[in-house]
Amino acid sequence: MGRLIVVSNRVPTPDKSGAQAGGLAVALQTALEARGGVWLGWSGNISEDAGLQVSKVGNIEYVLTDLTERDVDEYYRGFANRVLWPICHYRLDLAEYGRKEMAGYFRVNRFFADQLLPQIREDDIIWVHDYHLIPLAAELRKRGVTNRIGFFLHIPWPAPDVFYAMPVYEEILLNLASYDVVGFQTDTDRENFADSVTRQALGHRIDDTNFEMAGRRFVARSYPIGIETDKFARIAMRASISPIAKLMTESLGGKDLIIGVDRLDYSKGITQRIDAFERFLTKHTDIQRTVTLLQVTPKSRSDVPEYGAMQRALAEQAGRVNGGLGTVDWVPIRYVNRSLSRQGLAGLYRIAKAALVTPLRDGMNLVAKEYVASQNEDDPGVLILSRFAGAAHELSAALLVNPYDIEGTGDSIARALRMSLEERQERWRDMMSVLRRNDVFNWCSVYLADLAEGRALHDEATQAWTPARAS
Ligand code: GDG
Repeated sequence: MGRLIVVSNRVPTPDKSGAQAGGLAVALQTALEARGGVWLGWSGNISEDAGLQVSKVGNIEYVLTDLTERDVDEYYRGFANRVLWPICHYRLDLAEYGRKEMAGYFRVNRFFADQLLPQIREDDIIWVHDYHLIPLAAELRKRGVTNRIGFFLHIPWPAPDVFYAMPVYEEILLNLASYDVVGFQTDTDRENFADSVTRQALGHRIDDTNFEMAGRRFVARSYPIGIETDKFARIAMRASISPIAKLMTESLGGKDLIIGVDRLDYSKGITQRIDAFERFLTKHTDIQRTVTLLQVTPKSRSDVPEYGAMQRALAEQAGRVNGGLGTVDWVPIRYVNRSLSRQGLAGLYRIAKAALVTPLRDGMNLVAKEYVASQNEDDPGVLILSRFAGAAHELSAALLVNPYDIEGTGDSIARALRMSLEERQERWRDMMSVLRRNDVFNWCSVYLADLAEGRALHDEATQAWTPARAS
């Protein structure tokens, strides 16, 4: 068995502070440890020094590189986060396309390919993560790499007409043919991808999962990502008696807690959620004062302009609702703009009667899964989940809502708070069995089995090719 090489924009190196790594990092580290391997990516630092920072922990070599200010501006803030991210989340209005940023994106992918090349051994398999690195396999193929290379997209693949709005869509799409396995979160994403390929006759579909494009055959399948279900459940059980959970319970003074946890991002539908909560409060006045919403929203990508503006708008919105409806002894919304510990979060999930997970679009949404795993089976809370989150494909026993329907979401909050214990338990058991069946370790091993064994008829097709430059 060859080694595993993982490439992602950021690399979660083992934390000396002892803080818990997220489920994805743990699963990939477990797979890397088992095979031995390399994890390569950006250090998160900006400098003009292109030297690699290599460290070895157990069986895993972490290879990090700094990027220059120009690289970060064009590749990361520019093309990845102001073109690919908004387009994949259906926000054409926010996509800021520029040739300089597009060129920077491809240049940094060439740079990563150059850094990776000397690390690769003949029988290694390579797993590339997310939208920052779509062209990486094509760059490696140009450098003669014939190893199995897989790609996993953590965010949605949009409907073809939305995707085609991106001026370099053809090049992005053709680049994916250099992978052997292209993984998506849901079948909807995979079908959107398939339609994007076939509607412009850029390639063709051989069967459900096998495709041919740019002279190569490859597999495209959905692999819904999971969490560390059992471990999260254990953490939550212990955390329910932790200081933060106790403090929260005391400060609620007998009121019910509803929780929302999201990185600050326009795709997460936080504005619409606060509107829906306000509508619930003003419409369902009989239970209005029995509940408090805790919205935990750590800042992210603050250097991308849309995110800074959103931070101010949300604080104002929460303040307006609190000012309009709150009383001296009741604050409807508690808005926390910083990160909490994983344990603290798990404890809060467990004491919350409901979670509002209402993204406008989301590849999967792990908060939905973490909330379910954290519940007490004797008295589980209710998950209110957007139909547009990838998680809704598996968690159909949640209360599914359309986040654009403010009144409908508001009514679902009331329904959640009034739901009988039997119904809550039935829904929870249904969701929990899905989460136990497909945890993050299962996700990782199913993907790697496809990548390592090669379901596709790929062997005859590992020929080098150069994607056409978009005019
Ligand atoms: C991308 C896709 C896909 C949040 N606040 C705190 C905190 N978090 C943790 C949550 C959860 C994670 O961050 C967020 O995961 P999501 O899945 O919701 O969202 P993205 O960051 O957008 O991730 C997404 C994911 O990739 C995986 O494929 O599901 O669709 O967009 O784990 O718990 N953690 C701590 N404190 C916080 O305040 N400790």
